[in-house]
Amino acid sequence: MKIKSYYSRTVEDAMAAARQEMGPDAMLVNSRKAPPEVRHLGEYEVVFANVGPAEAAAEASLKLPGERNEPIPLPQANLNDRLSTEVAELKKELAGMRHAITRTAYAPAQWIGVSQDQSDAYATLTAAELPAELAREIVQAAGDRLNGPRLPPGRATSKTDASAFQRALAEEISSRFTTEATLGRSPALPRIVALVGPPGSGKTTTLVKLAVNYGLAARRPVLLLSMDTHRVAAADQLRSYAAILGVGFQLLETVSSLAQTIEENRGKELIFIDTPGLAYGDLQDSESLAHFLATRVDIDTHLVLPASMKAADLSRMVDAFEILRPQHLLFTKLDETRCYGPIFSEAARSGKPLSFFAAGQRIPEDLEAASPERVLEMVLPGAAGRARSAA
Ligand SMILES: Nc1nc2c(ncn2[C@@H]2O[C@H](COP(=O)(O)OP(=O)(O)OP(=O)(O)O)[C@@H](O)[C@H]2O)c(=O)[nH]1
Ligand SMILES: [Mg+2]
Repeated sequence: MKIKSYYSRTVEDAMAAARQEMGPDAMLVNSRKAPPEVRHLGEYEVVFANVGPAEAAAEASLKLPGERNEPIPLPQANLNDRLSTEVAELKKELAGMRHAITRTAYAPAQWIGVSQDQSDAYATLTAAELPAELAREIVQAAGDRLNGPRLPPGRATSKTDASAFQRALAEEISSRFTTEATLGRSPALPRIVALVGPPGSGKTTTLVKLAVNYGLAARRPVLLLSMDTHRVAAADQLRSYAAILGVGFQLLETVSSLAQTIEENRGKELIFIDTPGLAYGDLQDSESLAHFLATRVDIDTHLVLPASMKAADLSRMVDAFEILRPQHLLFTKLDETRCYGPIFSEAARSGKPLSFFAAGQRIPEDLEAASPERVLEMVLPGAAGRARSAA
């Protein structure tokens, strides 16, 4: 058996070299970061083994009669260790490549001179799926907050300490969105809240969560209304919840009956209106509801959107739903994604405050009020903690 160490920049390069020299059967036996004394030869030491045909035959001839010619199994623990080391190395390599790629993307001619902090921040923001252009704008503006106006291309920004840049970055991000975890457009009663959004975005579920958390839990008289006559049994879901919660419920077919029901229930404190899921193409056919919601200054309309939706589709939805003039953006299904950048970028782009977040199906637990700290943490993990410890 031939055993040989290869030193190279990546495990993959070592594998290519070993296969070329030892043949396609070269087997990776071990890999590790090269010890410092040989680091100049390559970042990794990767050990390969090769059992040539002659040795294989010799090994076979040493077998006792009756002994089966099977490979000796490696102890499972060793195999697992080796695999997890290799996976960890590969992960590290991938993370390095990702960082390198995002840095390269950040370095067209006019961006020469950005600091390391800025390029790291750009990588973090784009990893959270902020659009590249917005991420650039933010890190540049954060740099300007520290260093004054932008320097001409080619001149490096002055060196500042990393925590000052992180603070400037957090301030810049925070200046671009607002949160408003409120129900109703004025303190006057009743507070009337309508939830609108694309099909299946979580309107009905969230409406019940809100009714429980902000109505029943505070002993406020609540009324649930549904305009969802589009699908058979769609309103039954809300009717059942109303029955379980012991609150009033009505299904209404027209906006005039909706207006009349609101009038008749002025004594309630909270009135929630559920609406049918409107797909992109349905919005034009919902003229009467759109006109009603857009013109009623006493109705607080929250556009309910799944956080798991692709960023481009989210933007398209926010624009399309503008005919209903929603006052708030409410994001659901935060549990279905790890990339929260689009929540921030839609709030920044539309200028609409974020109201509530839902991160699960459980009623009423999986609901939280949107807060600046939470949104900041979504786009800049660790920022909220750093701000607390600096305070
Ligand atoms: N994972 C997850 N699922 C959710 C969340 N909110 C709602 N859902 C689920 O999404 C599905 C659709 O929820 P609904 O509340 O019926 O959505 P809707 O917007 O009223 O749907 P339509 O009335 O058909 O337009 C249900 O299975 C909910 O349990 C959430 O925050 N996370
Ligand atoms: Mg519904």
